[in-house]
Amino acid sequence: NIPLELAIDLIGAPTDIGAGSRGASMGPEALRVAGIQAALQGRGLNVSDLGNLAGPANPWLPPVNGYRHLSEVTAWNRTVHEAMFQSLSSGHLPILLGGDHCLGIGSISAVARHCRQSGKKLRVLWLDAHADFNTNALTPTGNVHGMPVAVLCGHGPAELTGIGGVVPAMAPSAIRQIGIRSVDEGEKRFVRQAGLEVFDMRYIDEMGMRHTMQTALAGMDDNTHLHVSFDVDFLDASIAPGVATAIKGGPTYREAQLCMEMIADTGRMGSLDVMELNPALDVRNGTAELALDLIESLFGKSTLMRQ
Ligand code: 4U7
Ligand code: MN
Ligand code: MN
Ligand code: MN
Repeated sequence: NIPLELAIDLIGAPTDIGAGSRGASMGPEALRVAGIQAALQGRGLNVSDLGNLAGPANPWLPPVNGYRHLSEVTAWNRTVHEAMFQSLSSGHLPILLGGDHCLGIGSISAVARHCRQSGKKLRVLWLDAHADFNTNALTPTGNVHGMPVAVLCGHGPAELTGIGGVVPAMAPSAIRQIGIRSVDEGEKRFVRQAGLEVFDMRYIDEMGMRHTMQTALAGMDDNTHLHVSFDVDFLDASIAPGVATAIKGGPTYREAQLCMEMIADTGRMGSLDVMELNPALDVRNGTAELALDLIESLFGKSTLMRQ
């Protein structure tokens, strides 16, 4: 379903500036070591590795006014925004190799800006154990990787909400969250108040991944740009140890494969984030290899029966 002449850009963002543990800064290299470029090229895709973006080091300081490292988080997100926007403007499909999930602010604000400019509708799939909908008043940690969805919906500091030029960068109605199973108390109320569409693990348990994805992907058309923000902690903790915030009770290997395959079947994915992979906590790069296996499915690798 994905045209073979499609150019894919790999963009590394080696930072853990918004996380509560160090190590996601090594995520891009772990995906390269797992062989992401060769694997996608093997699927007939034209893949350029643009290398790593640069930004400030992690000073590892306590929160100020409810945010840790706000100025460094802002610098990284501005850089990510420009790189993603440039790739999209060239007609390419950017894959952001994170890095912690605070970088979803820069990434998705760029996708939203591209959609405004090209007259496309935006749909964001947020695959995550967490809702990432905290504010500085609600957060138990001050870590900005727990806030990107709120920031994109206009709730956060002006230096972050304004990165794409228009506030809010996106409407809550453009997003579908899948796999959610760890939401803080204040965050829960705010998610409900904002009206986010959340397919949590209870929903997936009761309705199955097939129905979940059919519903989450419904209503797109030829003019829809689908962005997938894949937080690797979406996966069950037992199969994906290489993340800082592993949560039990997540999608199994087969459920995750079906999720990715059904996204591929739409043929509409125009950009992707692969976030929160933490090689410092991984076992023999297995979580990076699992993430790559699932990324291949996002690009149409499937069983023999479907070719
Ligand atoms: B991730 C947390 F308190 N909610 O805000 C917070 F539990 O990008 C975790 O989804 C956030 O991995 C996890 O710090 C952010 C915490
Ligand atoms: Mn080109
Ligand atoms: Mn996340
Ligand atoms: Mn998460």
